[in-house]
Amino acid sequence: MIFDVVMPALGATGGDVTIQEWLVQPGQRVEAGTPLVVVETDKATVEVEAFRAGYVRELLAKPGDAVSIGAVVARLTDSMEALTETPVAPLPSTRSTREHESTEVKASAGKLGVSKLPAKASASNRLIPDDATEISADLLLSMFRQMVLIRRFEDHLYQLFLQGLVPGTLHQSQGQEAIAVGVCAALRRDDVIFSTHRPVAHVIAKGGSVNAIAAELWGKATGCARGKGGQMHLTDVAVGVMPTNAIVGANVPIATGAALGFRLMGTDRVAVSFFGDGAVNTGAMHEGVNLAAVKDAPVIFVCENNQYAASTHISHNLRIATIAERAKAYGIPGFTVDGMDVVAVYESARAAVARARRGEGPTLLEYTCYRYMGHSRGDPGNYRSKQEMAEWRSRDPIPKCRALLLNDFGQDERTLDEIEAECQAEVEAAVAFAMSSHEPAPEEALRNAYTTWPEVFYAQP
Ligand SMILES: Cc1ncc(C[n+]2csc(CCOP(=O)(O)OP(=O)(O)O)c2C)c(N)n1
Ligand SMILES: [Mg+2]
Repeated sequence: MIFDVVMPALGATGGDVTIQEWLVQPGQRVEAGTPLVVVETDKATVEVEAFRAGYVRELLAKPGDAVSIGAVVARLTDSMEALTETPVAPLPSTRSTREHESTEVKASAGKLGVSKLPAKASASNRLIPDDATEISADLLLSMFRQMVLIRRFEDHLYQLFLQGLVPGTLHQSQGQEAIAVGVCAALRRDDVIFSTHRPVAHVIAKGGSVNAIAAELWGKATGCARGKGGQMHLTDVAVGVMPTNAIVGANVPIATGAALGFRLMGTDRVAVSFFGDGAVNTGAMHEGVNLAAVKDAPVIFVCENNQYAASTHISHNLRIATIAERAKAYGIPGFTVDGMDVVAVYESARAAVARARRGEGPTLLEYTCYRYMGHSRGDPGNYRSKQEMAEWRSRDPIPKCRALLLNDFGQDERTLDEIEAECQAEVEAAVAFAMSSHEPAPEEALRNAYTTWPEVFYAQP
């Protein structure tokens, strides 16, 4: 078979990119992820990678050519024999290219069979019971399932992005799943979270629908923000995911406000603010944490220290050894915890949540972790060494959790393999749902642009 390599949307404006240099030759074998070509966007020089393994059949653009997003720039084959097959007619436009490829994706989801999905996989992702109090096999299995679901979803999106099928850009969080899952496992459904420009893991972990997230990425009316928000504005208030905010540090005072609101309402609900190591030097962070401290607000500040703020290593941003040390200046507890260990994350978050519910105030939790991918999909992450990346990947939270389930919780390989297969099917079904959903009607554009928070926020548990 012959597969088109489509130019993905790499730049900030979505304009043309210029081919600089091909890194492969016709006839050459490539793996999924092999860099194929260097291109220049309006923002940076980046490499476009192969979205699948195969052989390079032909290169359709030459160095110096300006290429539009969605254009076919090369063709791959799945076998050496197919190198000499007659090619399919070139696809005339970006639009028809996308339609052509979305049909393939739908077909592959259909092959797996949406109807064959077990009920538990197609229902809400929130499998962790509200009254969970200690690590049981069921709880650990639920956390394993959610981490796998997030990883499979983000890996699948990455492959689709490389095929030019995902509109806009992506901020991915492969490697950071244990933090989203461990923290949200310590929360009740009626607690709320505030996320960042990198929200997919948080939303899934809090129980958001993968279908609605996928549809939002594709700007469809069935999306969790009805197609108006896109990747950086995911929201699902019914499960406690408040509207996501891509302005670094901005959600910290908002989460504090929500927490103070919960106390005024006479509830023991808590709010969580997720933010990165880059956010800790913003004014909003200082104001938000200090106000929460002096008011004993029931809020948990969760810093995902993935070592980088875009391309800047944390050592260029901080003179102190840990972010948790900052807590002392606010007079609240602060801890640095291994964010690659879902059990450590869950237990630390549970303690902070219990403290907040008791009315004793906020906690700063710093989770050390690493994002395996670049800052966004236009960033190959070349400012990091291969050795550094390999060291962090060797601590991957998913195999670690799998080993714990096998060795200490009496689970067998078959059960865990089935969970992985169910998650993959759920992900592919979600993408098929997103692609086949309809676009929002034009008159939807201004609806809900200005509104009060929905009733569900004020509802008593
Ligand atoms: C106030 C503000 N400044 C700059 C940006 C551009 N920006 C988006 S993400 C990012 C890096 C954030 O790093 P970090 O907080 O560590 O989060 P991570 O991307 O590592 O998850 C920057 C600088 C922004 N969105 N908001
Ligand atoms: Mg960071």
